[in-house]
Amino acid sequence: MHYQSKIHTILKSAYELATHQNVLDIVEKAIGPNILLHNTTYIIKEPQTPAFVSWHQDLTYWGFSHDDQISVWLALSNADEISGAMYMISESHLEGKKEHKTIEDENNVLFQKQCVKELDESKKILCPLKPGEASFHHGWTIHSSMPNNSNDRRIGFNIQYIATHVKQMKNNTDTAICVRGIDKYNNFGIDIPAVSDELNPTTTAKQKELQEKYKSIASSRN
Ligand SMILES: O=C(O)CCC(=O)C(=O)O
Repeated sequence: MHYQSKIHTILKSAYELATHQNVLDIVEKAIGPNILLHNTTYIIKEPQTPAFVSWHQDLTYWGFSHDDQISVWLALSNADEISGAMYMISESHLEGKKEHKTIEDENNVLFQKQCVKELDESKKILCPLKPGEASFHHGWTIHSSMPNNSNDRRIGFNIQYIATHVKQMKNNTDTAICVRGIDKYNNFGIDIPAVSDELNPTTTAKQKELQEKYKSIASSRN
């Protein structure tokens, strides 16, 4: 399940976490009452492994018309300095889009291997979380994470929300699902949430298709 997209279309538990009212109450404060769930991903770092996440901004390659977006990172295991919790650059969300470069490193979890070109690491803040705690960050927040040097798995559940007025500018077949309020814009096709935690060949095949589209949108430079 590590780093697969649109997990809420194959696992009911993922959809339930992403639509938990306590989470949506905070998301609403950030992006308003009409909320689309765009993506969910488990990011799993195995014990004592070199996988890391380079400094990046979530919104850079997603093709959205507006930046009314928020990312949630829910800890499903202990995330601290040793197990590879996230670092964020304080107040970087106020500075908008930064230039990225590509750094080839097989241990970088990000499929595009992108990395912010210039940043002031002295402003980095560790965001440790206990299981069940979550952090919320905006898509211009520069963040990263280091390898898991602990003896336990580090499991994060990453959830991406956008406001309903946001449009996908790179592709007109992108999908999402309205999880609070009303969607009077219909800018996205509709993802079907999973109804069970049993993996099912039909929904799994569909999820793979959605994941390919997600990656191709993020990779395209239009
Ligand atoms: O799980 C991690 O270590 C990084 C997560 C991340 O980059 C994100 O949630 O946007």
